[in-house]
Amino acid sequence: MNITVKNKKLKSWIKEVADLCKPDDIYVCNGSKEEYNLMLEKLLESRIAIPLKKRPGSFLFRSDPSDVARVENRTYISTPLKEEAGPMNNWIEPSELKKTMLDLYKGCMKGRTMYVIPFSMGPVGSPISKIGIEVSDSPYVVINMHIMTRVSSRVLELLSTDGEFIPCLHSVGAPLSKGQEDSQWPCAPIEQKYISHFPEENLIWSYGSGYGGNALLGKKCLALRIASAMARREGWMAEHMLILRLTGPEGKQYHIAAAFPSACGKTNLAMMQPSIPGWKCECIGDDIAWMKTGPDGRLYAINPENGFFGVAPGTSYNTNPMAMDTLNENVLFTNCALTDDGDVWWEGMDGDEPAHAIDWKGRDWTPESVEEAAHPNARFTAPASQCPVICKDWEKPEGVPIDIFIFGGRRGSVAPLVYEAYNWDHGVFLGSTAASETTAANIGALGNLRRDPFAMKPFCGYNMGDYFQHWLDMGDRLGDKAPRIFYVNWFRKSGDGKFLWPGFSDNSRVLKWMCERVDGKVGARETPIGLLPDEGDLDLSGLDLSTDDMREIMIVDTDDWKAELPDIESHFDKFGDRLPERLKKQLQEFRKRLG
Ligand code: SAT
Ligand code: MN
Repeated sequence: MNITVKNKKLKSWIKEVADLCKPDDIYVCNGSKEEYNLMLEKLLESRIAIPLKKRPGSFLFRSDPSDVARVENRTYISTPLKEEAGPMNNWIEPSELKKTMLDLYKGCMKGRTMYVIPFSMGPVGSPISKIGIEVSDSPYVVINMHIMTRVSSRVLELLSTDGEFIPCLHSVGAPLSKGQEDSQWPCAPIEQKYISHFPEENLIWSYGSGYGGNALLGKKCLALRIASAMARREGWMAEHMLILRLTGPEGKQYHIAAAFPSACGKTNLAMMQPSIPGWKCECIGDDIAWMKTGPDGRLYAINPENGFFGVAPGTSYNTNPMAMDTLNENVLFTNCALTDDGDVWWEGMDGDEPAHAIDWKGRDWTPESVEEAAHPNARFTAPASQCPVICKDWEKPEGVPIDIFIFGGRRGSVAPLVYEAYNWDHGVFLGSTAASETTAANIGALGNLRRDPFAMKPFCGYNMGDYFQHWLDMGDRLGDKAPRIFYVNWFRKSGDGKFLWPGFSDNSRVLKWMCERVDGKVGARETPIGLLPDEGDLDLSGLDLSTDDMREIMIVDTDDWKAELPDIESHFDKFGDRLPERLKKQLQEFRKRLG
C-alpha cells in the first residue's frame, strides 16, 4: 500500500477486502493529474485505451459486447424485509445475497491491483456532500471516477480518524492466474453479475461488470439508490434530475429540475441554447439533483457529480452544440467508432458518415455495414467544467433555489407537448404515473411503454410507494414555497410517424411558458389531464410549424386517456397498502374529469 490510512473504519475495511479479494497490490488514489496519467499509461500499454489524435488527452475504450449497459435485472435492493425494497426493485435477503457475493469476491482480484478511490459527491467539504470510498480492481473505473466525482486526498483528510463514508466495493470479477494475459475488457458472465445495495447499512457491493452505472458507483448506486434512502430518513430529496438556470430578458433567473428516464434527452435539455431571443440557459447538472430546504423555506438543489456520462449517438452540433464543444479534449469515450484519422464517430454526428471506420466491436465498418458503428449506448465521460455553458454557480455549496419541476418521457402518442399540474398532489400523481418507451440505456426490448415513476424506477433505493409518500410529505413541508410541476413530451409523432415538435433549442418556448405561469403572466385552459397553454400563449415566433401540427401536438384525446386507466390502475395496484391515499384520490379525480 502506497500510503498510511488514518481513518479506523477505512483501514479495517481495506484489510477485510484485501483478505477476501486477494489483490496483488493495493493503491490508494489521491485524484492528481499525475495519477490519472499513470493509469492511462497502464491502459495504453495494455492497448485497452486507444489515443485519439484529433482530440487531445482523449481516449477510446471498447467494452465486452456483453457488458454495454446497466443491468437492471441483476440490480438488487437488499433490505431485511422484501416490502422495504418494494415492487419495483429486485430483492434478495441480505445474508443470502452477501453469502453468494462473498463466494464470488473470494480471490476475485488475483493478478490485479486494488484501487482505493476516496471521492466526494458534491463539492469537497460542502454540508450537502457525501463521502464515498470505492474499492475497485479496474483502472478504467479509476479514471472515470476522476472525471465523474471529486477524487481527492482532501477527502481522506476530511475523514480524519473517525469520519463516516459510504463503502462501495467493486470488482470486474475476472481474476488472473499467473502469466495469464488480461482480456481487453475483463468482466464476469451475466449470471454472476450483481449490483447490490444495502440501504440500511449505506453499503454498495458490485460484481462482474465494468460498465457505467454498474461500476462507477458514485453515480446511480450512491447518488441515487443509497442517497434516496438516506434522503427519506433525513427529510431531503435525491432525484434523477437535470438542473438548469434559465434567465429571462429582464435578467430574472429561474431554476428548473427535470426528470426523464435514461436516454430521453436530459443532457440535451440541460445544455440547451434557447431559440427565442433574450433568453439564456446555463447548465448546472445533467443527471442527478440533491435537494434540501434552505433557510428561506425554498428547495435548493446541487449537482453531486463532477462530469457528464452522456449518450454519444445522436449528439451533434444540431442536437447539442454545447455538449459537442465539451468533448474537444480530456474525454473518455466508450463504445464509439474509431475513424481512420484518429477521431471518434457515432451515428447522428454532424457531417458525412466516414467511408471507413472501426466499429465498437473492433471490426471494419463501412456505410454498407448492417450493424451500427457505435453502440447505441456508447458514452462520453467529460469534465463538467469544460462545458461552455456551465453555470458559474454550479459548485455553490448551498445550491440553487428550484422554481419548476418537470417530468416527462418519450411517447409517440397520447401525451401532449406540455401541461401543468393542478397542484402539488396532482404533480406527484403525474410523476408517479410517468411513462416512457424503452431505450438503449436499459437492457430490454426497445420501444415498449413502461411506467417509470419520476424516472426513478431503476434508481429508488426503497419501496416506491413510500417514495410517493415522501414526495407528498415534502410538498406539505414546502407549502406555498414548493416548485410548480409540469409534464412534457417532446416526442409526439404524427399519424405518418414523424416527430411533430422540433425539440432541442425550441424547447425553450415551452420553458418560457412555464416561467410565465410561475410569474402569473399567462393563463391556461383546464383539461382532464391538467392545465394546457391557451392558443397563442406558447411563443412560436419564427418557428416553421403549421397550425394543424401545433393542434395535433396539443390534442388531449379523452378516449386515449380513458384507455390508459386500466394500466395506471394495475401500476398503482402493485404498491398495495403502500400506495398513499392521496394518490388514490388523485386517480379518482382524474377518472371523474375524464367523464
Ligand atoms: O450507465 S449509467 O447508469 O451511468 C447511465 C444511465 O443509464 O443513465
Ligand atoms: Mn440517468
